[in-house]
Amino acid sequence: MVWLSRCCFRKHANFVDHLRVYVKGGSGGMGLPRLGGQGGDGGDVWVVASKDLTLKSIKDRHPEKRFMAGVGDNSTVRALKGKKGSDCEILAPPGITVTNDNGKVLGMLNAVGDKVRLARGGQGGAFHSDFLPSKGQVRHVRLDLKLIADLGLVGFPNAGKSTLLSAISHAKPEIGSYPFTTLKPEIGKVMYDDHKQVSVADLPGLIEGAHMNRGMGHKFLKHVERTKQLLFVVDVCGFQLASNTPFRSAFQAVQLLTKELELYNEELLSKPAILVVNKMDLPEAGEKLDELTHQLENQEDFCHLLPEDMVPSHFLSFRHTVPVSASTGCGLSLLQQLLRQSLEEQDAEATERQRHHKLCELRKAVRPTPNPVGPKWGLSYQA
Ligand SMILES: Nc1nc2c(ncn2[C@@H]2O[C@H](COP(=O)(O)OP(=O)(O)OP(=O)(O)O)[C@@H](O)[C@H]2O)c(=O)[nH]1
Ligand SMILES: [Mg+2]
Repeated sequence: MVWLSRCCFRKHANFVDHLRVYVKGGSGGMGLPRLGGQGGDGGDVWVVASKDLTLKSIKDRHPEKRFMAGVGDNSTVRALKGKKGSDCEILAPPGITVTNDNGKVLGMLNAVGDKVRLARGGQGGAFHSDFLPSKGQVRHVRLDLKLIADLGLVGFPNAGKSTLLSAISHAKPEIGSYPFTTLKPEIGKVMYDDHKQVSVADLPGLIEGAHMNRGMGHKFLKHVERTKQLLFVVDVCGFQLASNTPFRSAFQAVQLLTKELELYNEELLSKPAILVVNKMDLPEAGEKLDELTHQLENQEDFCHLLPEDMVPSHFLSFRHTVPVSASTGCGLSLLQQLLRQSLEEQDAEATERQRHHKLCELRKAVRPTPNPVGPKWGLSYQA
C-alpha cells in the first residue's frame, strides 16, 4: 500500500496543470531632452499557444518561473527614436486561462497562435514625461490549463472510464482494479473511417464530496469546463469506494455525479450529456440495466434513494443511454457512432442559433425607424 501511494504520488507530481509565474515588462529607454529624442518602449511579456508543449516543460526549463522582457534603448544623437525592448514570449499549450492574483481573467489561449499579454513594457522617455522613461509592469500571473476535448469522462473510480477510452481510442491510459488508477487527465482520439476525429478526456474518478475538495476529483473538474459534452460512465452493478462507505447503485451514481457537478459549477450541467452503462458482461447486468432504465425514466419517484442533500436541483436528461462492456467491446461501435452524431447535432444547433441571431440583427438594422410622434425637438427649438 505504501508502495502504491508513493508510486501514485510520483506519477501525479509529473502532471502540472497550473503555474504561477513572475512577469516583468522591460523599462522604457531615456529620452534625449537636448534634441527632443524619444526613448524606446520596454518589451512586453506574452504567453503564446504553441503545439506539443506542456506546463511541465515550462516549469522544467524555467524552474525560477521568472520572465522579463528587454529594456527599450535610450534615445541617442544617432538614433533619436530609441529601439523597443525585445518581447519575452512564454510558449505554452492551448487551453490556458490566464488570471491575476485576484482571480481576474486576463485572457485565454484557445488555439495554437493565440497570445495574451502578461506584462506591458514601460514607455520610453519623451517630451510629455520630461524625457524620463517609465518602468515595465510587474506582477504574478497564474496559467491554468483546462484540457480542450470534445467529451469529458465523468464517473466514480473503477467505473471503467480508462478501459473505455483505451477501447475506443489509441490512448493507453493505466487501468487497475483499485480506485484512483487514473491520476492525471489524458486525451484519447476516437478515429472514424472518414478520418474524422473526436477527442475524449479521461479524468480521475470523482468521489462524493468532490466539490468540497474530497478526493482528487475537484482538482480535475475544471477540465470538464471546456469539453463540449459530458460522458458519464457508471458500473451497471453499482460501486462502493471502501467497506466503510455506502454502496451506490448505478442510478444513485448518476445522481450523485450530477450533484457533484452542480455543486462545483452548475453551468456544467447545461452541456449535452451521454450516459454509458458499463460492465454489461457481468452476471445480472441485464436486470440491473432494466432497473436503471426504469429509474431514469421516473427520476423524481426515486429521489428517496439518495441522501437528502444530494438530490440534484435538476435531473439530467441524457441524449443517449448506451449499455456497453468496455472489456468485451460489446456496444462500443454504437457508442462511437452516437458520440459523433451527438457532437454533430450540437454543432448544427450552434450554427442554427448563430444564423438566427444574425438574422435578428439584420432585421433590426433594416427595420425603418418609426416617424417621430409628438414635438419635433429640433424644430420647436428653432422656433
Ligand atoms: N467486467 C468488466 N470489468 C471492467 C469493464 N471495464 C472496466 N472493467 C474493470 O474495472 C476496473 C476499473 O477500470 P478502470 O478503467 O481503471 O476504471 P476507471 O473508471 O478509469 O477508474 P479510476 O481511474 O480509478 O477512476 C478494472 O479492473 C477493469 O478491468 C467491463 O466492461 N467489464
Ligand atoms: Mg481511470
